[in-house]
Amino acid sequence: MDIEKKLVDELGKNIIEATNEEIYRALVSVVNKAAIDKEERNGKKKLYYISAEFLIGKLLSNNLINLGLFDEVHELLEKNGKNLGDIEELDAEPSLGNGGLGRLASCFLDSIATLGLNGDGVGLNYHMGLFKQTFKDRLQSEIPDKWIDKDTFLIKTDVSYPVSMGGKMYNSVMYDLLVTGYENRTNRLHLFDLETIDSSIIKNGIDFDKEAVDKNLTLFLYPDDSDEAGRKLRIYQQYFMVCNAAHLILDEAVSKGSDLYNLDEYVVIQINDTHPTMVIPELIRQLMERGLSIDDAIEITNKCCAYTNHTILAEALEKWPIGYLKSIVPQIVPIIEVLDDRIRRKYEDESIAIIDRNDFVSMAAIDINYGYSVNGVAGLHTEILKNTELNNFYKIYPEKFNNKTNGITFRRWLMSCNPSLTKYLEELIGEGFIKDSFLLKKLEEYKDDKNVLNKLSEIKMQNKQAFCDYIEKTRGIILDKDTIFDVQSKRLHEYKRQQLNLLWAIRRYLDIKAGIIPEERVTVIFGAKAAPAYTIAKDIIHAILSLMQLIENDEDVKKYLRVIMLDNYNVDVAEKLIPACDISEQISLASKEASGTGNMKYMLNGAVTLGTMDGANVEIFENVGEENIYIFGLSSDEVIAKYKNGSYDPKYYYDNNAEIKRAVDFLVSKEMIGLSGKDHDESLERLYNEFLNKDYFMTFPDFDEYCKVRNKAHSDYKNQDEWSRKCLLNIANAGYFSSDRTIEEYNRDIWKLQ
Ligand code: B1H
Repeated sequence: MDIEKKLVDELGKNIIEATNEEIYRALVSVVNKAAIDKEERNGKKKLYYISAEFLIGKLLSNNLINLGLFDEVHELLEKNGKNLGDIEELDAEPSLGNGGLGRLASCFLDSIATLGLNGDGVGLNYHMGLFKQTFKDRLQSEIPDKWIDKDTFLIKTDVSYPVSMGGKMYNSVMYDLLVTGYENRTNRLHLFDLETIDSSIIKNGIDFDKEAVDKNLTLFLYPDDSDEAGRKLRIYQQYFMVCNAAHLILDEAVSKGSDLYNLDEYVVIQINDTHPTMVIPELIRQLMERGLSIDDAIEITNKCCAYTNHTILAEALEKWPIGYLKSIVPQIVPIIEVLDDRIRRKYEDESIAIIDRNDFVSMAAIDINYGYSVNGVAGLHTEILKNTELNNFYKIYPEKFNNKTNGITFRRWLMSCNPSLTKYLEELIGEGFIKDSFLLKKLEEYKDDKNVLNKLSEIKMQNKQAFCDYIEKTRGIILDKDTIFDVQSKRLHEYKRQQLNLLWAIRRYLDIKAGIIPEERVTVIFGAKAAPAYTIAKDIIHAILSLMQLIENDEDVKKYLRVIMLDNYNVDVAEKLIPACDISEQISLASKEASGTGNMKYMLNGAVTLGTMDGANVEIFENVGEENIYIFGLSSDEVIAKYKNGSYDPKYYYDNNAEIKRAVDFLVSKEMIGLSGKDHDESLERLYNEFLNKDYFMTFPDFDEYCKVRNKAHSDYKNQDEWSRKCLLNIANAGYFSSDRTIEEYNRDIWKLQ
């Protein structure tokens, strides 16, 4: 049956007569049916990728592409006077994640299905995903994103489990999203929820009553954990997720014939960061409930669980007070005590113990002691884990440690977001690269072909124009495509150093004001959300917005420099911004960014990286070669040494580097402060003091070299052929960063699915 007939059947009328809303709903139904046809029930062993976050992004185009229906549907709609783009506007974006960690989980699901592997995701069905960001008076404010109230791809199942928490019993309900593989099988993402969630408890913005668990459990993605009620709610969420996961896993394994003693022949669980760690004691508990001894239950669980670490930032390595666990999940506390006791007896080493002297439970210690694999997410990150952060564990379990450098799905981050580049690549080197990403290398043949280089810059220009149109339409800001688009988009965090980028922009602004006119015209674009309780991150946004306002009102400067802070950066915006970027800012303090994945998306879309030797930037450098990337800054060894000997003093740089002093002082200049109409701006003053007294992520030591290298990149941009060759070589060498490669490695080394 052809797609037109299916759509018309679904609509009950002709496409021409249907509204966009009706067509959207009909498409969801047609897509889900086509996806279900590609489900496979075979495969003895199954992967369960458990994650508190899946930053899914819109699904319509992605599913149409993967099911091979995109072109047909696109044409069919055009023929009937409808536009797929308009219909896609109705597609709610499930933002069930914060940033890279959640987006990685979604890329992985795409690759797992595309490679035909038997693997499902398990998470939570947050009713409000990540907040929507708006700017008022140059400050971030947050509003709930009620994606779930719209029509979505969610399928309600009849799977339900009892979950005991805080002395009460809750009954879960499981929703599924179908995960379509590219020209391959369909898997599922299982999202657990409660029927009793009540959004009327949301007060102003994203505040809500944190005590009423039956009403709020899955109401929001990670509630603010700056207070006790927020932290407890997070434990409720985590336990709810893994208790359901364990039930599902055991039921499925038993139904396929497992006697539970051979569970590892049926099940592998990938624990995405420490958030799902309680699955270990919970699986042990449920195995015991099903009749196994504790010794057997521990041994089997150990053979099924593998852990991925995504950060070395201490604040993200979760430790829960045992008292919280006793009040919320008392059923797993005795098991955690046994797990701790066994490690203590066996190794007599406090540093790897699970329950510390202050009665905090280290989630990572559970994962590493009782999982069979521990991986970092980029080469440098894994080395740092082995040699410093997790060295005590590494000495005991060297065989568990392995690296899996992150990757991105080319279906979303090339085919879907950059169709004109995809089409051109297909013309040049064939379609093979979509499934075998290393074939992109064939593009290198054309590195001296002027026609190809011209065509690549032309495509970039078209994408820049499309982005300008989008920004004008949605934000009312008119941008100039004939400037260098120099972009930093990612969560706002001090270690990612948006503030370093800002200091460069202030320096450039002050130079222009002093009559030093730069040769290149630059548009600096930021996209970043700050965690609602992260004060300094919000101060940095405020400072960027303040500089933006100054420049937007200054015709003299605006000709040469624009600073644009986009509101509500999300997957949808990323898909439009990334193809339009010339220079990709990846400027974290070396050693701090575990991997980064935005860096890979920009590279694949032909942007040139300006970055530090951090995370996966190191591997980008190795793949493209030093001619095709701009590197600056302290090395991770130097940074680690500086922290160790406590020698860093920002005051010294401020006093001895006139450019630093000038840029930092400008934060509290009358121009900046004056924007608020008062003689005082608490936020700018706080940021100024943070720079002077702390600068924990060492922006000052990297400032001079950053400015030098950035300016060199801008001046190199003038030679369009040379520049375009760099872009070409970035695309050609991005093959390694496909999540298909990453997933093949996970499967080869950890999961071993057939
Ligand atoms: C990453 C997180 C993270 N690492 C705690 N850790 C969170 C930790 O809400 N929380 O509590 C949320 C997120 N996210 C990122 O993972 C790394 O910073 C990136 O470098 C990396 O690319 C990404 C995927 O591995």
